[in-house]
Amino acid sequence: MQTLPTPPSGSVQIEDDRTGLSIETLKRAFLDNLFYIQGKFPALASKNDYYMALAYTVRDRLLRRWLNTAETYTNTQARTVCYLSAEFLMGPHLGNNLINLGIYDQINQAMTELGLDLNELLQQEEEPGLGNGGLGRLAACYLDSLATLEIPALGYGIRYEFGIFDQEIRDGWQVEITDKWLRYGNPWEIARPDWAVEVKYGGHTESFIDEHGNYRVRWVPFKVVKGLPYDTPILGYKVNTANTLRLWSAEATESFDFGAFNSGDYFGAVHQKSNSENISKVLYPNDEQYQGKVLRLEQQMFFVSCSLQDMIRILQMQNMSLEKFPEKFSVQLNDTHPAIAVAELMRLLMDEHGMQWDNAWNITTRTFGYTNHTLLPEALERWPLKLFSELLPRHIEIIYEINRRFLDDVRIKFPDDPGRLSRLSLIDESGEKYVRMANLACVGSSAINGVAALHSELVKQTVLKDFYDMYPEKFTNVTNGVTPRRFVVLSNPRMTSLITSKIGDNWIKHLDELRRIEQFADDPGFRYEFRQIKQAIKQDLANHIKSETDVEVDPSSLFDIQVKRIHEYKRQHLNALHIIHLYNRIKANPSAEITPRTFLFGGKAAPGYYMAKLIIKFINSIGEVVNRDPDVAGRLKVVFLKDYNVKFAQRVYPAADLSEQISTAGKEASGTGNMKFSMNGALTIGTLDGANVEIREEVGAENFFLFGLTTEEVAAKKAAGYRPIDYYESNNDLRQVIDRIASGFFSHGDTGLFRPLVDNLLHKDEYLLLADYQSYIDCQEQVSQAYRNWDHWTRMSILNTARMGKFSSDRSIRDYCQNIWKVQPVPIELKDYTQS
Ligand code: AZC
Repeated sequence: MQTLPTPPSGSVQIEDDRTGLSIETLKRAFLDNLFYIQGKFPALASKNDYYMALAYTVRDRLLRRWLNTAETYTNTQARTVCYLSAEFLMGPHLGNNLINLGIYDQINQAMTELGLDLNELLQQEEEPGLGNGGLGRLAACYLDSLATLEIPALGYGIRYEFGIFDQEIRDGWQVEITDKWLRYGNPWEIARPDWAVEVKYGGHTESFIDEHGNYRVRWVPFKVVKGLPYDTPILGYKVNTANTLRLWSAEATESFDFGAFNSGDYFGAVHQKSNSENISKVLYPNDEQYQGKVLRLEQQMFFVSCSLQDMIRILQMQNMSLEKFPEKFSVQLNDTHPAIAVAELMRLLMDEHGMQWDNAWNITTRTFGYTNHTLLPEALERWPLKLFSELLPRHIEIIYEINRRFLDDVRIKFPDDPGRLSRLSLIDESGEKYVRMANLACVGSSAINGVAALHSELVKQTVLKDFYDMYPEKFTNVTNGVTPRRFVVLSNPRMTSLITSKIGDNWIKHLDELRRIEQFADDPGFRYEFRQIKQAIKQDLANHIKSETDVEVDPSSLFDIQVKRIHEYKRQHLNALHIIHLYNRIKANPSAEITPRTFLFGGKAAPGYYMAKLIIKFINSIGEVVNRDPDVAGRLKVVFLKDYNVKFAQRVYPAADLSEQISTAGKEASGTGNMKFSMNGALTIGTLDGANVEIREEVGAENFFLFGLTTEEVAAKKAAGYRPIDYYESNNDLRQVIDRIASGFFSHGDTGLFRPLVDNLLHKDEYLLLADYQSYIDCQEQVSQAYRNWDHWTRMSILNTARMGKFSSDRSIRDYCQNIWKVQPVPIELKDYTQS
């Protein structure tokens, strides 16, 4: 490859097939990839071949930026953020790379000229669903913003062979199908076998005195697994920075030290070897539900150890001493899933690199930051001590020593307070013994943050209160954000062009600038266009729903959408109660004035979460009745869309009129779907929970539908002995709703099917649906009234979009950079690699 001198005007310019951006070159490069990489000519090619050829064409155009970035970071020894996360819910890469490279239109035209439809090719991509929900998607948004802000960063995680399951709905029930996302190959990743590392498990430890007279420990493992890194470039928006997402895949070690087994058990050893791959086989499909499975701990240890060893390799390659670790790297723990990193870095520094405890501890605590994502007690990870010690015999020793020293510090600050000591201890000794991962993360990190203002306060007052008393200076808040590149520019091109036609395109990188469209909120022309766009998108979604489910929905009805994981605390069933309330009103008086609504639901339930799966069945059952009842006359439609994922999310957010954010106050740490809806002009009906609080502050109380108890009121109600049955008995309307469910009306007369749901609501109702019921119904009535004045509704909708600047993940990442990571941008100069 040679860069040619600028030709005199009028002459033919020849572009490189791997970098050129003219339509002709793009077409040639595409056909070339189809031939040489896919091994197909057009007559034989499948849609997937075309997708792959296009993906390689785009990847080629990204590689120079990627290599320039790596080279610059190496040469400048740049301080780097390492984001450790067991989940990265990336979503499809192709569309996002087209946007960030700024070549969407060119590629679109090139494909059209070849007789292909870019949209169809985009739909072809199997998305890497390597995450469950909010936590994994947040990690993906943060990678986008880190690159866009030109921050040196690496995302480290696991290359699960099977990501989150695909969801099918059969007879109204969820059915899980394995997600074979790698089936047709993954054009976005490059394997880096040179940088493979080994991870040890089990066995025992031995102590010895080294040649300098120091006490040392040697770990003799039972099994060793190889971690192979696969790199994916993460390009920023219209910058040259392309950072790396490095995901580890588990393999058997080639050479195996049978001597280490001391047993001569050849068969057992080979069996272990063939089992190694299991470690990165499948993502655990539980969202905010801890499950004490040994394979899960193996996964956590696996990617954490691989990643820390990789950081040490990078440091050494840059001729930096290990002492420089905390200056070179700032390592963020995305929840407690990677918290074992605290013990593993200690082990690597001491056992593998001969460092003494105090020095190693100083380095470790300066390195880590920990983000808490949930207050739900069932999500807090704690490993049975026995299981933990068997798998990680060296780490438990280190944890005991960390704990011994830590508890001594506690005794100094809080003398004679045994209760406090037992709550703060890294080991739960109240019954069966457990290792508490959040405690390990808190002791081993220099910063601890929640993910929204309210959540960060609650973290200090509840789950981590004792740590807050101990180390108040470590605690801070970083409110979540989402990337406007994927969730506005890519998923809502029509609104993007309308906004850009008025205020230019600076807002895409500086989302605060969206405020400049406020001035058009009172401009009838702009309002009209804004509304027309929403209508057109709703029509598209209606077509999609028709083709997927055969249900006809009216695109002029109010699109009322709740998409997120199915969980009792998120209260999809409260939404369902409202539907039944409206249905009852129609049944009582078929000519009642009802604002036509389409209720859309989407989301997966953890396969072992019985109540969540019953809620899916419940919604589908309501739909079956309501959608075909002639009295309803099409005014209400209820649709559960199967297999909610990132690809589908991109289609849904822009089509919403109303966003349901109705969790019990104090339960949703932040929410991020709430931000994506509002950015796309949906109004929110929500509680004072998570980031809803801040969204309402930004968009204005008059542009937000608030209902429900506050966190304090929830706590007070529970403390006073909450009796849901009292609400049932004193509220006629509520009673009719519940009775209709209990009567078997939605279950072909079967009074048993939804009994668990009804009983739970009447006698337990942990999430206070009945206490919030009336307030929700009243608020929904205000929504219905407001939607009748569509001009005013559109004004509110515009103001929502205009005022969402705060919720760009760029702002979140800036907060992290300034307050926690202390890292600066390193701009990348695009040079011609072939010249050096
Ligand atoms: C989620 C929170 O439930 C959600 O409110 C938040 O927006 C998101 O993290 C990102 O911070 N938590 C999880 O997905 N999982 C766990 C274990 O907390």
